Parts: sequence; structure tokens; C-alpha cells
Amino acid sequence: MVDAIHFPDVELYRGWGAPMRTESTLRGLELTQGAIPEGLEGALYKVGADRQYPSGRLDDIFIDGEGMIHMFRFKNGQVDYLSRWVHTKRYQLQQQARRALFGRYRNRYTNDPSVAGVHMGTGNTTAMFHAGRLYALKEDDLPHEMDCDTLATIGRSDLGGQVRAETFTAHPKVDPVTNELLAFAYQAKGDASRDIVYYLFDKDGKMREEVWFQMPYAACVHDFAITDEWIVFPFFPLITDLDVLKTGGPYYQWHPDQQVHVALVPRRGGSAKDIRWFKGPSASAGHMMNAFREGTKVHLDVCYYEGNCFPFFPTPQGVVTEAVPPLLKRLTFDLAGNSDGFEKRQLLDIPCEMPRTDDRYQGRPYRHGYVIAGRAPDGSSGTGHVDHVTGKFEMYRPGPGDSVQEGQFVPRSPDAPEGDGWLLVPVCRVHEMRTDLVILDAQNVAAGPVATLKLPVRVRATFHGSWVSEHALRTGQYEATATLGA
Ligand code: V55
Ligand code: FE
Repeated sequence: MVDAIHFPDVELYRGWGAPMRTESTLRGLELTQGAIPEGLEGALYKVGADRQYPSGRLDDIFIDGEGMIHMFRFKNGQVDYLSRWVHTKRYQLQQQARRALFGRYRNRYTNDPSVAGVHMGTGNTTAMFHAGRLYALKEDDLPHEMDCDTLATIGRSDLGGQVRAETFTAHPKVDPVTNELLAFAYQAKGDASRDIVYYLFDKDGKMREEVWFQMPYAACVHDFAITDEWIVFPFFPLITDLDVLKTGGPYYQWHPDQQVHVALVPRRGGSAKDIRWFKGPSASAGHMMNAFREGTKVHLDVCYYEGNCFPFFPTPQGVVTEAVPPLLKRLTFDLAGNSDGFEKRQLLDIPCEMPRTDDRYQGRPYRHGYVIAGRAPDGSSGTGHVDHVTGKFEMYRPGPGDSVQEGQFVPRSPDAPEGDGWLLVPVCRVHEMRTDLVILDAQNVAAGPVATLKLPVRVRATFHGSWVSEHALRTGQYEATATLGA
């Protein structure tokens, strides 16, 4: 006999947050509005967290849970939809046991003794496509390779024996112009380790740069940013304490007394001694929109919290800090200056998160950004487009009570000008408990969808994802171009 499955009545699992737990296969989504743009061919992969079994805990957090990978496959005028669990070791063992075996978020000391030593990765954060291979990522473990067509799990991967770190970021940057993969691993030698490593892989997946260095503290490094010459690593004082983990505590604690540290690492040919360090007052962030270089200056655009971005990680004294809004700010680091501080300028007056760009302009001077914004008390939200040249901000709002997940930009053609293309946005039809995938004109989001594809099922949560063009699916290489100095 095993226990019946029952999820606790907590906010996380109410309404739209109810565990979904099903895999779906839809051969051809219903087109309920507009027309699918001609030439839009390829796959949108997105990854999120669901709940395989109830953990029995009341402190589950939304960034935890088993990975579910989703595919929207655009081909020959139709869109197929597939969702599949990421079959990590953790998933498989729980499936066999028919119950949760892993406890608090990333705290292995709260796991069932039967799974001691088992890798904790859930593969729940994003989908990465590089050199012809697809991966589901979670920042506390190595990538899990997935089959591009069936979404079957191929297995945990150290990228051909090249990655010696124990972890791998869930915010890699795949440059669709050079086909390089830029990535890193933090707490790379185990829980609470201060080791971090920067990686650059060439278009065929061969590692070309590997720079190990030490973080100022065992930080949460959820994202980073790239430029042509410098890689930007921000360290925010959400810090892991091994002793706290051993007593069953939270993975991170918020330290408002500690500074923000930023490391600029040479993109090529550098080592730890070449790193430039900057410092600023305590703050935090999850997500970077972009970075770029202007002469001796490096600009970092980031959804910045002047406080704790994760209030569910209290201070060591147990103080739950007040929620602060994420505001898009430009941090500027002057490599020729004689200060180790940085300047900060707000770019947008409304709070926003999950920033994206036309990926061909990652690390390059750029104009267009896309965000989730306008979150209202009823939970609704919309997709925003910020134009850094005109300063204009426009929004698409799906409807009363409805919310959006992170949008994905797709260029109209490989050589289209920056921002000329579409945004693929999953819309949560909250009252109907199902999802639509809407296609927006990325230059006119306020006009509403050019097409709406109806799912009879709910895509419970997705964090991030990638667009893989038909050409890239076929050849393993993206074919995009970018005009510099946009
Ligand atoms: C974040 C997300 C995570 C995670 C740690 O947004 C940090 C930040 C989706 O999982 O494990
Ligand atoms: Fe993220």
C-alpha cells in the first residue's frame, strides 16, 4: 500500500497553480483567431515546474518542482503541441516509489534517506538548443539532454565530458549569429561552494574558454549577461550557508548588510587575475535583459530589486523582508574609471520581469526589449515592449484576470532588422483553466494577436525557453545575422 495523493491547500497549489501532472500530445492546435504567419517554421521549447507528487511540506516554493518541457512545433501551416516530464533520476525514483522523496528546495538534508547521493536536478527552468542538441536545465545540476522531436529524456549530460562543474546555469546565451554558447556554473563544487566557472563553447559544442574564480560569498547566480569583450557576473547577497542546510533550513538567506559585487570577466583569453570587480549597495535581481559595451563602458540592463527579490528566503534572523518591485535599470561599469562603484539609471517607470530581447542582439548594442508587466491585484499581467531609442512602452493585455508567461521573439527572417518579427506568448486563460498561444507582431504588441492558437489544456507554468528555427533543427546551426550598432 502507498499513501493516496493529496496536495495541501496552500496558495501555491490553488487556482491556476493546481498541479497539472499530465503530459499532452496535440496534433494540430485549433486556430481560433487570425492567421499563422507564413514562414514561421521551427519549434518553441519552453520549460517549467509542475508537481509529480505532494511533498507533504507547506514550504514548497514556485521555483521548485519537477521539470515539464513543452514544445510548440510550427510546420506546414499547423502547430503541434507536446509536453513531457523531464525524466531526471529524481523523477524516476519518485515514479517508482509513487511518492515524493525529495524535500525542501535544494536542501538534500531534507530528502528521504533512500535517495542519499542522488542528483537533485529537476530540469525545470529552461530549454537550451546548441550544436544540434536540446537540453532541459536547472541551475543546481548538469543539463538533461532531450529528444528534439519526441521530448523523450536522453539523459544527464556533461556535454561530452567537458563540464567538470557539478552544476550548470539555466540562463545560458546561445548566440544565433556566431552559434557560440556562453554559460557558467556557480556553487560549482557543491552546495555553498564559492566556486564559479565561465564557459564558452564553439558552434560545434567544443569548449574554448574555462575560467574558474571565487565568488565573494556563496551567492545565488541565476543569470548573467554577455558583451563582445566582457562577461558580466552580478553577485547578490542571497547566500547559502551549509550549516543552515544541515539543520533543514532554506537554501538561501537574505543578507541586507552585504554589498552587490559584479565581476567582469574577459570573454576570450582571460583568467581569474584579469577580472575587474565593482561594488554597490545591497540589492538583488533574477534576470538580465541584456548587456553591451560602449567604448570602455559596459552597460547592464536588469530587472533590479532594491531589496530582496525572493521574500520567501528570509534573513538569518528569520526576518521576512518586504516585497519590492523589479524595475528595469541600466547599471554602468567604467573600465577606464578609477572607481570600483557603478552608476545606475532607471529605464522604465513600471515594474517588469522576465526580460527578453531579439536574441540576435544579446551582447550587442540593442533597441528592443520585451517583458512581463502590469501585474494587477487580480493576478492579471501583460506583455510589454520597450523601445530604448524612443523610450516608448507599449503593452498587450490578454483580458480580465488573464496573465501571460514569458514571450519568445522570433525574427521574420534570419536577416530581418532588429525587432522585426513576432512574439510567441503563452496566455493563461485563468477562468477557463486552459492556455492559448498567441502570436503578436513584435513591433505592434498593443494591436493584439495576429493569431491565437487554442489549447484545451493548461500550461501550468513555464519560466523560460528558446526558439529553434527549422534550419537549426535540420542542421544544428542557427542562420541569423545581426547588424551592429543598432
Ligand atoms: C530562480 C529560478 C529558479 C531557481 C533559482 O528566478 C532562481 C530565479 C526556476 O528556478 O531554481
Ligand atoms: Fe530565470
